[in-house]
This record gives sequence, structure tokens and C-alpha cells, in this order.
Amino acid sequence: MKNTFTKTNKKPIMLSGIQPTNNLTLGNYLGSIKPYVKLQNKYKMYVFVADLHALTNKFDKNNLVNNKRNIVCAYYAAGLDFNKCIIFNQSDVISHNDVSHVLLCHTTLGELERMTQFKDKGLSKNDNNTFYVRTGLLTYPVLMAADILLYDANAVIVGTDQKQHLELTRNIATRMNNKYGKMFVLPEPVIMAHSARVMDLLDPSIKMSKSNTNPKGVIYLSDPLNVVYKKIMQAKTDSFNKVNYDVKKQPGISNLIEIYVAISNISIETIVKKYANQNYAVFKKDLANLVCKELKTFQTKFKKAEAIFDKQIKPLLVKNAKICTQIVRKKTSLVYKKIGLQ
Ligand code: AQP
Repeated sequence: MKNTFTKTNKKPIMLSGIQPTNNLTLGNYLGSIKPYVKLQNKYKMYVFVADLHALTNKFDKNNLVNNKRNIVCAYYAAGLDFNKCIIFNQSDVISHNDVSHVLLCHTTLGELERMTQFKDKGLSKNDNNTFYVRTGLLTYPVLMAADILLYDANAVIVGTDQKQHLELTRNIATRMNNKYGKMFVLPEPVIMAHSARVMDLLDPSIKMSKSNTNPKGVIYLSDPLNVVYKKIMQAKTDSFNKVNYDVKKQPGISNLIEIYVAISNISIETIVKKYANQNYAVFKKDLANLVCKELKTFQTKFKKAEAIFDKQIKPLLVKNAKICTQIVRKKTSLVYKKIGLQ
């Protein structure tokens, strides 16, 4: 894990969130949820449901409600300590948008148009016709910058795909600090050495995403375990039939090895050695059992979270939103003052 945050006596602050778009995937789990759990004792954690971000894609009102709830239950099921981490819904803390507007006015159109995610999810999905691209998709990295800067986050867990957005956050913060005097902390990316980018099982050239069109390439956290098993056994590999880590020449098997590493904490070298004389089927079977074991525990705890959601978890979300509102109000006031609004 890479983390260049400078140590202080106080616990550093970490902030992360997931958009409630569709069902959560193994990519979300290994790339962000599991790392939050690992790091929750090292950092003061703010973990949120990025529901305002979900509006940048097509969404269904009823699904949005369910997806939001599912993310909170997933945090619980994965082992986040709800007494230590501040878990909240982004839209319950109104000022995120206030500061986002100020940041937007300090960002250029060119900066936003060159964001890879905007090109991938916005332009290329709409034949480069901006008439069909939602403006929110263009501006959401700035809302993300506001999310991070409002809480003085020192560190943000990001998959490699989000690194560019964090660089933008740092650029905007530096620009504003230089122009008006220090108001923002510069966040560092924390990128997990493995599982930073879990790839689609059938097309290892694309990221495993909630919105991928073919569900057979995606492991959803809610998939029945026999389906998970089958998806792994049917994952695309190659004709070498040699368990070897080479992302360029053998992207499929390399992706499976990364998943193995992320779940077992065994190194790539040890795994490659262990399966040196085995065919892909043996390796896949072991991996499928490993993933199923992990998801079985997760799914059991997820059911428990659903059962206690209304009585125990919901009140906590309300309480946390109040805590966050106070923090954010203070920061918004500072920003307004510094730039001459107050
Ligand atoms: N395949 C992945 N591998 C590693 N990390 C991943 N993340 C998502 N997919 C992978 C990480 O999960 C966090 C939350 O993601 P998000 O839902 O806020 O945004 P996203 O990256 O756009 O996720 P998806 O699954 O690709 O959603 P859709 O399809 O709705 O756009 C982030 O830290 C992300 O890096």
C-alpha cells in the first residue's frame, strides 16, 4: 500500500465514498471497502454514500433508495466499526454543494474535459456528442474535491482510475491556498498495491464496474455463491495454461491472481510458485472457494445489517450527518471569508 502522508501526533483523516449506482461488485469491495476496514484504526475515517454523485448517471428513484441502504449495509458487513468511523449520506450534509460551487468557479473547462472518466463514461458512450452528456458527469470531480477538502482529509483511498481526480483536487486546493491564503489540506492518494483495479472477468481490458453490460464478467457482492463460483470458473484466461503474472501477455489470469492476493494476502510470487505445475482449472477452483468463503461471511453479516438497519443504523446516520454538518459549516464559513464573500 502506498501512502506518503507525513506523520503527526493526531490521527490523520481519511475520507472515502461509493456511489449508489447499481449493485456493488467485488471491485468495489477489494478496491475500497476492504481497505477502509484495514485502515480504520490508523485513520480517523469519514466514509460516505456518494448519493449526489449517483445523479450524474441515469438513475431510478426507487433503486437509488435501495442502493444507498445496501452500501451502508455493505460497510457494516465488511467489518467497518460504526462506533469509530463516521458513516453518512452525502446529501444529508447540505454544504457539500456550496463549496463545490466555489471550487467550480476556480476550475477551468479544459481541466474537466481532459478527465479520463469524463471521456470514457461521457464522451465515448455518447459518440462524442456533448448534447447527450450530462453536465454533472463533467463537473463531478469538483464535487469530489469539495467532499475531500471540506473534511481536511489527509488521505483518500482511490483505485487507479480515480487518481486523476485526486490530482485535480490537489491542484484546485493549491490554487486557492496560494490565491487567498491557506484554507485547504492537500490530500494524498492511498492506492492499494493489489486490487487497485479489479478487471472484468470476461473482458480483462475493462474495469469490473457496477454498470458493465455483461453481468457474467462481474461478481456482485449479492450473487448467490454458486453463481460466484461459476463466474470464476468461466473467467477468460488464455491458451498458455500457465499460472503466471504478466498483465500484458496474460491479463485474464493476472487479474485472477490479483484477486487471490487481495483476499488471501499471499504474495504474487508465492501463488505463482504454488500453482507452477497446475492447470488453470485447479487454480480457478481454489480461487473460487476463496472468494466464496469471503463472500459467505460478508453475506451473513449483510443480512444482519439489513435486520438492524431501521432501528440501529439509521439513527446513527442521522447523528453522523449532524456531526458532519457542523464540520462542513465551519469550513464553508472559512472559505467564504477567505474569498471575500463574508
Ligand atoms: N474494479 C475495481 N477495482 C478496484 N476498485 C474499484 N472501485 C470501483 N471499481 C473498482 C473503487 O470503488 C470505489 C467506489 O466506486 P464508485 O462507485 O464511487 O465509482 P466507480 O469507480 O465509478 O465504480 P464503478 O463500480 O465503476 O461504478 P459505475 O459502474 O456505476 O461507474 C472507488 O474508490 C473506486 O476506485
